[in-house]
Amino acid sequence: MKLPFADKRLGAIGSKLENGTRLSKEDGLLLFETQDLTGVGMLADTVRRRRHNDTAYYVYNQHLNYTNICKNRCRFCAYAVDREDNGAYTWSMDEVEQRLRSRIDEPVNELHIVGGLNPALDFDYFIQLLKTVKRVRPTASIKAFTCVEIDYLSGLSGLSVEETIGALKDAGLDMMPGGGAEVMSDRVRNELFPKKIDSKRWLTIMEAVHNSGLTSNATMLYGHMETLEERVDHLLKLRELQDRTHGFSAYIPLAFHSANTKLPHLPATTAMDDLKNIAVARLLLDNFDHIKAYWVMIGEKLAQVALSYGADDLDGTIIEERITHTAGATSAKGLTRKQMERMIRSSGFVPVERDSFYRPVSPGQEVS
Ligand code: V47
Ligand code: SF4
Repeated sequence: MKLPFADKRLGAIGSKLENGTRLSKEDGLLLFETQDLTGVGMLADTVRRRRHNDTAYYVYNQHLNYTNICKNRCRFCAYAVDREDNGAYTWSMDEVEQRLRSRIDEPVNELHIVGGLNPALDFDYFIQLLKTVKRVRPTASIKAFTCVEIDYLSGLSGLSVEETIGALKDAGLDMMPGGGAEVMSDRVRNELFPKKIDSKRWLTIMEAVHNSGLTSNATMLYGHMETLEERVDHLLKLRELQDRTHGFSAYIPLAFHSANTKLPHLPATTAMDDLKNIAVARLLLDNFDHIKAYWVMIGEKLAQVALSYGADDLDGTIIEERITHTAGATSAKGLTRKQMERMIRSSGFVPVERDSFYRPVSPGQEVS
């Protein structure tokens, strides 16, 4: 039975995908604009299965947010505070070690480390942070610092971006997360994050990261004031850089949460939009291997559905997520391996626990 698309225009996009023709900006706009979510999802699922069949990845990870003091104070961020505010914190190395040791019996494979731009910290703090983590957890990978932090650290150290990345690598940095790009639009930046590095700088730093031999992820923060055209432009800029460096590992659309931000009036993203962002990314980012459904932001249940709309990865067990929960996320603070595997299996996929580089971890091992 060959079912027609509810939106006939998707047929032409299906033909392009069949012929291996790259999708255009206009195709991207159509995919975001159409109400035929099922059609877009079918296309994305076909492409996803070609690459990953019925495999769905997750990682046993732990988040470490070393300080919430940040001089940028982006309007969409509920996590950052000023130094004198209630709840401001910066972890000492003892506190970092204590957090790691509190989970030392768990098979944590990846440490995801990001924080605010805190003027009280010097460059050596970051070197010691990486060294402390490597000493306490020598077998785990360190995925740390966004391009925003790298730019800041380069200023702090007086080193070039390349030298800064080199020093961080020597201290234990293994790969970089994808945050800080937000939406690559000067219009949105002026309104929501004027103090943060601009898209050109983000892309330049990412290129230097990839040229240093490190891989990274990429994200887009959606669901605030961005237009559909700005979303598509953002994805195409990532695709263009990936053509040159092949250094991106996964793309993660991040659903905006407005509680405790300067934009509390904005409504939550809809399920339709969350799934669209996954599916369109799978179709436009033809040179990205992995599309992540970040369950912390879209919830455990929708993340399961997202596996059939183009996603092949659910991120991880997390343990103590702070950034989205401060902005009102109602998802769990962390999940066990057993919960992750159940989420994946009950969606009809085969769970594969991975490391930061998508290598399977101890296949066949007992899950607890
Ligand atoms: O850059 C900040 C976003 C990002 C809010 O690479 C918000 O594997 C929603 O980048 N509502 C940090 N989002 C998180 C991030 C990430 C997460 C998971 C995996 C990976 C990865 C990267 O969080 C920031 C910003 O875009 N953010 N505030 C908010 N109110
Ligand atoms: Fe600081 Fe990052 Fe929050 Fe912006 S999003 S205020 S740079 S912590």
